[in-house]
Parts: sequence; structure tokens; C-alpha cells
Amino acid sequence: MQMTWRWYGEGNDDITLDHIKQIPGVMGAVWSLHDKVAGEVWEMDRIQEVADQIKAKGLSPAVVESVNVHDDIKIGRDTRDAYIDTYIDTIRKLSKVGVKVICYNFMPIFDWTRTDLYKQTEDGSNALFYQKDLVEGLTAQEIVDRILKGAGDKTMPGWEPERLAKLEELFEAYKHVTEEKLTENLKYFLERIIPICEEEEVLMAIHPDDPPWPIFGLPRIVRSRDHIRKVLDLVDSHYNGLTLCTGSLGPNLDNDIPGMIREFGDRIHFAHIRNVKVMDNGDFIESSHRASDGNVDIVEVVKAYHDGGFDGYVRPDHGRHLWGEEENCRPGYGLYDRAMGAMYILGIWDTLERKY
Ligand code: CS2
Ligand code: MN
Repeated sequence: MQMTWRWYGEGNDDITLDHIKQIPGVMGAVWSLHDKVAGEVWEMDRIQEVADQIKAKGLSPAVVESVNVHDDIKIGRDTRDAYIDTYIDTIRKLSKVGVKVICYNFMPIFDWTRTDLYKQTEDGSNALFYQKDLVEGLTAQEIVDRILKGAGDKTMPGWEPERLAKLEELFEAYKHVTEEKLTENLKYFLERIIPICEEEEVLMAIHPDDPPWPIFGLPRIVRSRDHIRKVLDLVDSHYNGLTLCTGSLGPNLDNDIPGMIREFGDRIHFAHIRNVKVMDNGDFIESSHRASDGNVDIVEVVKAYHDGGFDGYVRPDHGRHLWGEEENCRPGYGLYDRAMGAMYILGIWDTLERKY
């Protein structure tokens, strides 16, 4: 397994490439052009610039998270072909600088959804929290207002204020997009891009829906074993693969995550590892990576990867905010808990590598 770290870019992340280099075992920076909204052209010189910055520090730019998919593609509007052309152009350009994996998601309107970005926990740290009855009781607009207010001046991928300003229009556009329709639209997208990925040797890795159930009446199609199987079968190519995110699938306790890792095997191109603690009422909070701190058995997760000879990319996903770092970091993307997470994962991995 190749350990990586999500980096938001020069001047856009308090955690610099120099910091990242000091975390044992990290070989790559997971990056994106974070100022680009879905559907925008990625210029070659901008791509080259970031890849060069990463390479100059001896790190690999092999993973991009994310190239976001325009809503018109998910909705299946006539304009989708032009947006797919732009997506293909980005795939080709990324391949030129050594990108091997592109992580993306196919969630309508929202990326990961929480009700609190800084929920206090007993030990004084705070973390991303999902309160089920609030999401069920509030309108989408109320949740958006809550999240954007909580985020303050920090930008969060998938929560672009400009895009969410048109929430009503977006919901109207998705009115007839059922689970089946969304799946068909994903198939259409994949059928066009996967041949290019095969040519350019760039692996696509769809990220699961977070939380793994429909919210605000919007369909969600990457949230269980059966859903993922279906997505991988839409286009049966090694290049149509998965980002297996334990923290996204974890809040549904019926999801057997180690089982999925064993089943999907070499179609997993990128592993996101994080833990969640699920309460009896269905609320959940992001916990430390340690298996005993949450409901995802991270030891079993790493063991499943190890048993399968996983040699793809992995990163510690969200972490809690510790020691006051929430003043400066993006929600879920502080330094300390993620660095400890990386070490926990590598500790399990290294132990499994030993033959006693
Ligand atoms: C999140 C997402 O769980 C995660 O990794 O931080 O924002 C994720 O990057 C996107 O859903 C992938 O497109
Ligand atoms: Mn993830």
C-alpha cells in the first residue's frame, strides 16, 4: 500500500508539503485544482505547476481528488456531452504529469453532509457530526446555511457557496432523477470516459456516498455492496474502479466493509481510511482511527487489504480537530489526528508484513 496525504495546494492549506514530507511513510500528495468548479477547463500550465511543486519535494502527484462531475452530467441534460468532453480533456492532461488515479463522486448536489463541523467530544477534541433527526427535520437550505456558517471563511470541496446559492433550481432539475436514472447517467458518463482512461492509463475511482443513504429525497447510488457491484458492472473495465471510503460506508452498520475490500479487490484503486462512531439513534461522529474508538474495525480493514496484496494508494481520511487546530484547518482536515491515523494504519500494515 502506498500512503498519501490530501493537500489543498500552495497558499490554500496550512499544512505544507514540507510538513507532509515529515510524516513517516507518506509518498504522495493527493491534489486538485481547488479553485475550479465542476465543468471548468483545467489549463495545462496550472496542472504542470502543481505537479511540479509536489515532485520538487520528492512526493508523487499520482492521485487527484477530485475532478468534480458537473450536475448536468448527473441530471442527464443535453449539455452533458460538452461537459464530458471537458472532463476527457482533463483526464488526458493529468495523464501527462503522471496522474494514475482520479477520485470523483456521483452524489447529486451535496458532497459529504454533516450537521456540525466542530462537535465537542468528552476529551475536549471536536469532530464532524451527523445528527439524523436534524437532517430529517430541517430543509436542505437550512442545512446548507448551517454548514456554510460553521465553515466561516474556509472553503470546502463540494460546498461551493456560488453553486449552492442556486439550491432551488438544482432541486428542481433533479426532480425526475430517480435512482435508476442517475445510474443510467453514470453509465453514459463511464461509457464515454473509460476508453480514454484505458488509452491514457488513468484509473477512475468513484467515491461512495456520504452518508450512505438518500438525503432530502435525492437518490444515492454508491452506498452498499450491491450498489457498488452494480456500478463496477456498468462498464466492466479495470479502469472503472473504486475509492473505498470506510468512513462514508461506515455509518450504515449493515455494510460489511472488510468483506467489500475482499470482494472488490483490484478494482479498488484508492483506499480512504477513517472511523466513525455510530449511536443507537443513528447519529454518528467521526472518531480516531483506532478500531476500538469507532464502529469500523480498522484492523480488519487493513488486514483485508494486506491479505489481498493491495498495492494501491491509501490515505487517512478525515480526522478530529485536536489541540485547538480547528482555528486554522479545514473541517476534517487537521494535521494531528490524520498523522496519527497514517501511523496507525502503517503500524498494522508493518506488523502484518512480519512473519513471526
Ligand atoms: C471527502 C469527500 O470523504 C472524503 O474523502 O472529503 O469530499 C471526497 O473528497 C469526495 O466525495 C470525492 O469526490
Ligand atoms: Mn473519503
